[in-house]
Amino acid sequence: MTTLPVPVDEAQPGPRPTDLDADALLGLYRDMARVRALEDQVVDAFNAQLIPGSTHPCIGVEAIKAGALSTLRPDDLVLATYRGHGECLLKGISAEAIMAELMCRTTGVNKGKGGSMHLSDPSVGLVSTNAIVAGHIPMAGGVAKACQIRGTDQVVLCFFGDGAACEGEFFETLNMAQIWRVPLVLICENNGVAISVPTALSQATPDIADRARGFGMPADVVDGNDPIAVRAAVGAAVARARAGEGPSLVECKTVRWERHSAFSAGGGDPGEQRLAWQRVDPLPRFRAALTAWDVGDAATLDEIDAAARDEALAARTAAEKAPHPAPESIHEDVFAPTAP
Ligand SMILES: Cc1ncc(C[n+]2csc(CCOP(=O)(O)OP(=O)(O)O)c2C)c(N)n1
Repeated sequence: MTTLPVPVDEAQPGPRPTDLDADALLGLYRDMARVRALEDQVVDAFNAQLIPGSTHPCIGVEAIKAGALSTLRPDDLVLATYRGHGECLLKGISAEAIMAELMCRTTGVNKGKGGSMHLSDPSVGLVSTNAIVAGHIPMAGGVAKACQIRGTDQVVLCFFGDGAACEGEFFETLNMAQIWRVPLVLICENNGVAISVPTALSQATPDIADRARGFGMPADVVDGNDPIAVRAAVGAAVARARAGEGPSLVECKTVRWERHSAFSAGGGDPGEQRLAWQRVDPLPRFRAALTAWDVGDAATLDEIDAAARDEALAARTAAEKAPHPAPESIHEDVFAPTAP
């Protein structure tokens, strides 16, 4: 059996997908490049002490974000983890509003009061990112149930890690979602480690997909560093959900960025971990495929990279200039009723 994800220098582009024209294929690459450029700036801004607390880059998993979100309608809904800046960007939150939120500035998508792990913009269908491991999985089940009750025809995507798939609420959600046939697609980014614990020590079976199958739920395992494979599996799951056929799980095998977060070492040798994710880096791999398919030459792809870097730099520059929330604004946007 092939170990996934496939290394860049061993990956075969395969036949060009027939359901995507050149613009759509370049669009997928652009989405991945925009996420990478934003996260590169985030790490840099963190190192410059502009981002308080910590932040969890999704560098190296851009193919999952781009492939999965490319299957959605604008009114579909997404819930993600602290490693979810990519979902926020691709669902439609501007790079500037994300960066400003991470720097706790008033121009942030949540007015600088949420920070790196608590981004939300219902107007674009990004319900929330969440710092509590697996905490958002039952929430996503509830959101999908609400869509079903209201008959909105929306589909909900829920992203989470392999560590989250060891939490009880993951299993509870699988069960209830399958009983109620809610329009939910669970996307597990299996990067083989939860902070410092490898899945070999925390999981009785290698594939998280088997857990979903145990509840009678359709589940696929794909190379998470191949946006076309992710898109195909998530697209099929979204179509099933939209047709009223209930939830699915897509397990995307991938490799974590060199540290758990920008702040912590996250176990292991960062040098070795850097090599590990770079060996399977989805961006050069997809670049090679696009070139092999005659979809984009080096100049076109370089232009996309440069535009993505410009966007991220402009976002950072603007965010740095924005003010922090005033102390007296602390009681604004609090939804609990005030005492009489
Ligand atoms: C309920 C809960 N337990 C523990 C933590 C501390 N914690 C933060 S991230 C993390 C690892 C999660 O790993 P995984 O789900 O595989 O996602 P990854 O970070 O690898 O993307 C842990 C244990 C937390 N935030 N919430």
